[in-house]
Amino acid sequence: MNTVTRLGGFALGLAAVFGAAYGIGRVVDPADPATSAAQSRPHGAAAHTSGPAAHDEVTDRVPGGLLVSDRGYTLVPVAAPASEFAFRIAGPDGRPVTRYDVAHDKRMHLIVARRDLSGFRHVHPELAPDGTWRVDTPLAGPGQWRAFADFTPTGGEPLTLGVDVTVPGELTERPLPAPATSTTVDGYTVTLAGAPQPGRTSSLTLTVSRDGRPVTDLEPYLGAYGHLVALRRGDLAYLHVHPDGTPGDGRTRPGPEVTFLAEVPSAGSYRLYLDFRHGGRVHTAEFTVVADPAATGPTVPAPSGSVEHGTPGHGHN
Ligand SMILES: [Cu+2]
Repeated sequence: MNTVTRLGGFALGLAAVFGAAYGIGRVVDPADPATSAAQSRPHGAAAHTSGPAAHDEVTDRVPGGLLVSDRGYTLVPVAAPASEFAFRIAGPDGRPVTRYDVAHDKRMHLIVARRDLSGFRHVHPELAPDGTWRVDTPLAGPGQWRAFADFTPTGGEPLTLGVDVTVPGELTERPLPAPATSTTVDGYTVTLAGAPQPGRTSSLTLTVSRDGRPVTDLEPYLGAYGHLVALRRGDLAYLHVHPDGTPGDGRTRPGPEVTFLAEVPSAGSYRLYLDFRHGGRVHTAEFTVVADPAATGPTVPAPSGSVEHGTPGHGHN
C-alpha cells in the first residue's frame, strides 16, 4: 500500500506544479496532433503576452491522464451504486459539460487500470441529460485504480483527465509482466514488432493469428482495426498512439497486421493494451515494452516539435 500512496502523492505534486505553470500561459505545439485542434481556437491575449515559451513547453510536454483538471475542465467522480461508475466533466463555468464531439466513434472513452497496471478496461459510458456519465463498473477487484476520461468537449480541444479511485479490499500488488513480443488472449496469438524510443515517433506493428493462421478479417473497432493505449509504469501517464491507416482508405487491410504510431516521452517501462474486434467480440492483448534510447527499429521522421518532448530546457526552433 505504501507504493500506491507514494505514487498517488507524486502525481498530485505534478498536478500542482503543472497547474501553476498553466496559469502563466500556454502555447500550442502545432506539431503535436493532440493539441493541433487548438490551433483554430483563438488564444486569449494573455497567452501571447505572458513571457518566454519555456513555461508553456512544460505544459505541452505533460502526457495525458496525469491531471484531474486541465484547461478549465475537471473530472469529478459522482457517488454511484457499487455496480456502477459515474462521473461528470465540470467545464470552465463549473457546470457539467453536456456537449461533446465524437472522436474514434464515441463521445467518451473511459479507460481504467489498476496502479500496478493490471486489470485494464476500456468502456463507453452513457451520458444523461444532466451531464452525468454512467457505466457498469469496470473496476474489477480491490486496489488503487486510475480512471481516464478521454474526450473532446464541443468547442474545446481533446483532453485526457485522470482520477484515482480506491476499491476497498485486500490489495495484492501484481508484478509487471516481463517484456515480451508475443502474447495470447481468448485463443488469439498477437505478436509485436518494433519498440518505442523516447522522444521519437516509433512504428509498432501488431500481428493477430489464431490456430497458427493469420487473421485477415478483423472487424473495425472505434474507426480502426485496432485501438492501442499505452500507460507508463510509475505514474500511469496515458500516451498518444495513433493507428496508421483507417478502414476504407484503400491501403489499410483488415489484418493480420495493425500498425500504430507511438510517441513515448521518456525511457522506462510501458504497458500496451491492444483492443481488436473479431468474431463480434472485442479482445485485449497486453504487452510490456521498454523504451530504450539506444534501441533500433522503425521510426517515423518526427516534426521538430515532437522530438523535443521529454527534453527539459530544450527550446523550440
Ligand atoms: Cu473508447
